[in-house]
Amino acid sequence: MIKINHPKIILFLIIMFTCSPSGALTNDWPLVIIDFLRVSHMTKGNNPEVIVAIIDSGIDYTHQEFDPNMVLKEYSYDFVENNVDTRPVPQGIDSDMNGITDESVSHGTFVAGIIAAQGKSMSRGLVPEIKIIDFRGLNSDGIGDLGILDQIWQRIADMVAEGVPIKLINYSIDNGVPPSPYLDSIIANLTNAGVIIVAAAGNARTSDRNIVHYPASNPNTLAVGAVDSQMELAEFSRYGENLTLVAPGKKIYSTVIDNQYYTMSGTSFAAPFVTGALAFLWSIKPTLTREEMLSLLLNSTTHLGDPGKNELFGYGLLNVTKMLLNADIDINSTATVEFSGFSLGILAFISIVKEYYKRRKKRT
Ligand SMILES: [Ca+2]
Ligand SMILES: [Ca+2]
Repeated sequence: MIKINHPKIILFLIIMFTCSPSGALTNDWPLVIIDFLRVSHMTKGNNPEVIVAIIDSGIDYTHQEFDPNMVLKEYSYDFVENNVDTRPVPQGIDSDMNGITDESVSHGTFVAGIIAAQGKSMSRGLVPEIKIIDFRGLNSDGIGDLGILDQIWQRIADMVAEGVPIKLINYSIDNGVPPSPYLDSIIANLTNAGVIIVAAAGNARTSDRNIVHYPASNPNTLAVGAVDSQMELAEFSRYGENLTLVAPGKKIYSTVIDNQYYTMSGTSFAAPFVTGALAFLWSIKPTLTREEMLSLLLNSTTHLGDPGKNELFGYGLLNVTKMLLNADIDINSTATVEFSGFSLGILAFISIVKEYYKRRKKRT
């Protein structure tokens, strides 16, 4: 068991209520308001050049909604239990002493469902065939250790430097500390390498603390706030000048452990809509650079609130159809995936990287 030194590091989670799977199929309002359903036929995200890293409480990748090969187990790691099986387990703990045990055991699974559910008993995830590297960094109560989180960031930076095509990182966590020069420098390196980091803006808004949390507040990360089905800012969602954009995050229906489904809320669940949408676009057009991707994302939103970028909604609400149209993609056809040529060598390359990590593990 890892000693918890930094009890402030916590997942952004609000449990609203649970409901039966049968309620799910009509509950696709998030995909409606981000204008995804018109283009969902184009790809399932099966492009080997686009890998998403998720830093969270672990993913129950045996859930029926997930492709059995979704999580790249050879790269994934459980930093809580120090083993390779990243699936979350209820630990029977209340680390934050809020009277609720294991409230975040399904947090990472829920995030993964929004990105990659097959659409069996819930709305489809944005990219059901995406490959995910799962980093379990927080325990079943949603609490983690800053040192461990830093190790995970460093592991990702190493993988990217070695050529593993991690294009996106989903980070729905509050580091609970002021900006850290150490993490800022890793984020800068990842940014230079073309990686997009999508971070939750944060919950627990109060009248005097309407600022987004770190590291969402870092200028090189996207800070995502949450709106409800009426496109109103959720009452818990943080905002402010560092907010980049908003996505659905209130009463979201997705996967939890043991083949179950819940409805939950939090900016944690707004971030993966943006991550999934970017993975969707990048799967169709992997030649787009990080800067081109961000320009397409932020110039294609559904504008909300005061004119221009504003503190409540940033650049506005994620809009997937507009993003594709602005990328000159014919949305009436099934996408012909454009490979950059790099992918031809990628499988050979991955085996080299695997070998590298095998040797590294032996050394440590
Ligand atoms: Ca484990
Ligand atoms: Ca608790």
